[in-house]
Amino acid sequence: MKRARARSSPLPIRLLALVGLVAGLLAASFGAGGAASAAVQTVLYAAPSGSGSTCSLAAPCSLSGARGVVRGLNSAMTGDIVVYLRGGTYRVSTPFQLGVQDSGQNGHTVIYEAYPGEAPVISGAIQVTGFSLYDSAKGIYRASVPAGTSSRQLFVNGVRAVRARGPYNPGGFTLSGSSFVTADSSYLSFTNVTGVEIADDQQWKHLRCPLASITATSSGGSSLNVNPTCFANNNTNVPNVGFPLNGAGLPTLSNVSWIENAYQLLDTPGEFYLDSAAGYVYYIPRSGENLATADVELPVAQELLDLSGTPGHLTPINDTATGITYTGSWYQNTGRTYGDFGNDVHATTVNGDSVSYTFTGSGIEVLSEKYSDEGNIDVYIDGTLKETVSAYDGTERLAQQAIVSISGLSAGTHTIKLVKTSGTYMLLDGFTVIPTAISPVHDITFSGIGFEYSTWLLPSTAGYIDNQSGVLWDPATDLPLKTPAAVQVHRGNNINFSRDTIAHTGAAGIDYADGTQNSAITGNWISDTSASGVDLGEVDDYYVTLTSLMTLNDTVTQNTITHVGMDYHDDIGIWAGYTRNATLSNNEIGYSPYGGISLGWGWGWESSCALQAKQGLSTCRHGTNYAGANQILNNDIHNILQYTSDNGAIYTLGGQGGGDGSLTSIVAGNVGADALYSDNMLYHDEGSSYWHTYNNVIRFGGSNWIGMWTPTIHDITIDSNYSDNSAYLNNGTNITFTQATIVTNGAWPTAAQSIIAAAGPSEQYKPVTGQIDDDNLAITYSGSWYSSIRRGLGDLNDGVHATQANGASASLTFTGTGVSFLDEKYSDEGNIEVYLDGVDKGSISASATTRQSQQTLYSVSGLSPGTHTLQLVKTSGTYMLVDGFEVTRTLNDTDAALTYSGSWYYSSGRGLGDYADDVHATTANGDSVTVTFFGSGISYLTEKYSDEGTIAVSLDGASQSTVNANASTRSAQQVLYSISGLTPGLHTVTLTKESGTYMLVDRFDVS
Ligand SMILES: [Ca+2]
Ligand SMILES: [Ca+2]
Ligand SMILES: [Ca+2]
Repeated sequence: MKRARARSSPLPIRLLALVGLVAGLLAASFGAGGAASAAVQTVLYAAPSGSGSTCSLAAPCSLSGARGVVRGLNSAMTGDIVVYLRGGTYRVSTPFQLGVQDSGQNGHTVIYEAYPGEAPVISGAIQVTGFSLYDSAKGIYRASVPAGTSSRQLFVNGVRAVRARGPYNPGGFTLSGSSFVTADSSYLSFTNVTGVEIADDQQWKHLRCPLASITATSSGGSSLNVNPTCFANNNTNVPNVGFPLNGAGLPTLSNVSWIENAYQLLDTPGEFYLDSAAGYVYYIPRSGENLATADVELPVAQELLDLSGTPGHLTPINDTATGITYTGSWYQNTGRTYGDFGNDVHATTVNGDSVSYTFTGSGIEVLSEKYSDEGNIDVYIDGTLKETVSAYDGTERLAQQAIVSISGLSAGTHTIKLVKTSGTYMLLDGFTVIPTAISPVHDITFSGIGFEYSTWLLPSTAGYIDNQSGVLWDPATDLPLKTPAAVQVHRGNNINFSRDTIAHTGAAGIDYADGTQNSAITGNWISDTSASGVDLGEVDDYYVTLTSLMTLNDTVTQNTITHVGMDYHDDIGIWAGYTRNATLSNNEIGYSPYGGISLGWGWGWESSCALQAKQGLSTCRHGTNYAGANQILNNDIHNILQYTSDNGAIYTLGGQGGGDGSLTSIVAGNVGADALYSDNMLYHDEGSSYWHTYNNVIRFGGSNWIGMWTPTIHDITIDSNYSDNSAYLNNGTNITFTQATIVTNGAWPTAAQSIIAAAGPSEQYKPVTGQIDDDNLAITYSGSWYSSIRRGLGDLNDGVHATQANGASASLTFTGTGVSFLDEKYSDEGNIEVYLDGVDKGSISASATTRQSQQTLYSVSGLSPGTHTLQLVKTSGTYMLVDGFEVTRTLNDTDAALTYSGSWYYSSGRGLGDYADDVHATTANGDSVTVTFFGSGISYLTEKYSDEGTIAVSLDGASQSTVNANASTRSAQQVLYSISGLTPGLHTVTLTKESGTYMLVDRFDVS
């Protein structure tokens, strides 16, 4: 949106092209994406403090006010409705909610969009001020919040604080009953004991429980007594209901990875403690933080945005439910071990026996079994014979089959009656009622908006009862419970998030739930989430056969998804359950405690009983699901499996194929790298089927580059992959396996280099940043390098690449005017030879007696703007490390990262010394250009001349200064504005023409 489209048709002469005023600009911006929306019907404006009811630019309304106006307009839409959000913080304690009535109509879209150059943020936090020093010895500050305020997170200047905790893997604890016992008596001093939590990273799970009490042991130590209900759910009585809800092997809460949330654990800068009952936040500031001026945000909302269609989440009702009337000689059969819903069915052998159920809704699905001893069933709706269905399947017994799928009834009360007419048996397993018409929330877009600061309180009382990948157990029902998200879409259609920021969340980032269809998550910055970044689909709708109920045709593309699972270490970059025709493409996913992408569910549920037996399972639970035709393409996945194990860069689970093997899914073009605890970097886990896995590059970590450990994994084709590790595991069935091209010393063939170059977001969606971590694809490693992550030694993003081979080299090619090489210094490191654009710049030393992290070992500035290559070659010492780089990155005026607002035009070939011999220009006061970047500084360079005037500068929505481009003589590429030393993160600079005949934009330098 709003990018400088003039770039594609450069105009050589000034004043030739007017991009257009507001209406035209909007048409160009929004019309480009979808041909249906030819024009904007209405433009509305909202502001954080808005109170107007007309939603005009002069009198903007509140968000809910804008929603009200949209409701008055959208029944007669003739074009898109645009709601511009003015900059500022929209604080919510409950989510901003949109429903079916807020949808776009007549093929048009309701667009909630950042006003050009402004940075609206929908925040779920309260701001905490008034800190005073509370304990000078420990450096603890305290501020008041309303008593009873509940939260599990705190953020200071956009940086996550750490809930006060003890060390990782403290040791010394023994599990005794439901208590963790230690000789350390210090825990006896803990206060607010029922708020204290034990967290346990255990294989692929993250388990967590609050304590009930802390008592003294007879030998003078401490007994940390876990809340007994939570302990039972996480240890003695972990749900193990089998396929399709979970498989065998159940790590339990049995170890202390860390202890969290006691005031007495508050001992490290960056840690906080919230005493909810007393109404105090305690915090130890980090170096450089001034609590008198810091922005301290305490999230209190559990959800920021909620879009919900109907029906909401569908859950089958069991055959034992009240209201189901069985007529004839039915009997109940429980514990058949075939995978029945609720582990039971009703059955009859008598033709003419019937079952009736009266429901309120618009449709119903009937779950039964298919098998060779079953026959025909007549289906009556409201007394009228609707159809005859067959439950016969001659090949294999299939549980939980939707043998009847009826939709489109008038919403109201209906009665379904099923009558056995043939076969030995008729079974009823359950019903799924579609309570109202299938009516998604639809045709809504969010663009350029921040969704930041949320919490999630369930773990404070229930603990964290993990199954896998953020899918928990509801202990009351033994049914799955998905971790919620800050941005939640239920039953959406054509709901799109584009270039938004979703960050600093207390649960997941964004969730497309409950059969959301035809919707896209494109080009967003999703970072610093307590749980997963993106969730897509469900785990308990496998039986669905109505395409209108499926999670279908969704896209997650061009997103930057980093630092996920900050609290819950079983979480993942992108998680998808049952989906059909989903595309997960060109995302960067990095810094994950667990895997990168996980797609599918159900374990061996969709594999035949023969394959389940071959796997060694003593019972067979075989059904179907609708997943298939999914594509995982061109993702850049790095720095994963930091805390938990048994996942991969890309992980698949359960069957694809669309239920009959006709819909093959694809894993192609991805780069997976830098894993700490990976078994298989590409991981087709239990029951995975109908995949084609090709053209992937796997490097820097993992026991196996690909793994298929058991025979229920079947019908997968693997070819044309590249890896620096030859190890693989293939115990699957009907696997067409071609070993990867094995690459040593970084000598990737041209085809692999092309995959690396194309992976991740394309240039126009990449974050504008000069910060290059060691696992960035822009760095070429030659020689025997390896990746070392979660070193805990202060590295940039807690990881480095390392080599012990003299002559091994790392090269970074960048576009900019300067670069700094960040690295550790230590006694086991030696000399590094530096080459800049092929010229030997001499030797630098990484040797030091004490370890020092993130040292600038080499820095150069003032280079001619353009493409340069810095090469570093190890010449001595035991190790050479690469931690990261800081590039002063040059953005030409044509860069896709620049957003022009107003009547700008493009001029090239002026011959006046412009960078790249081109500029953007405008003659209209009020026109603006905006750059959003991830970094710590930016400079604006342009021409000065007598026909130019003053320009207003704002940073992150706050007015900064006015700069003057007026000068008697013409001089090109002058620094008009420059700022450095910002808190590293997302920042937005806007320059607005105030006076003079022209305002020109030539280039920006971002650092
Ligand atoms: Ca049942
Ligand atoms: Ca690093
Ligand atoms: Ca230029």
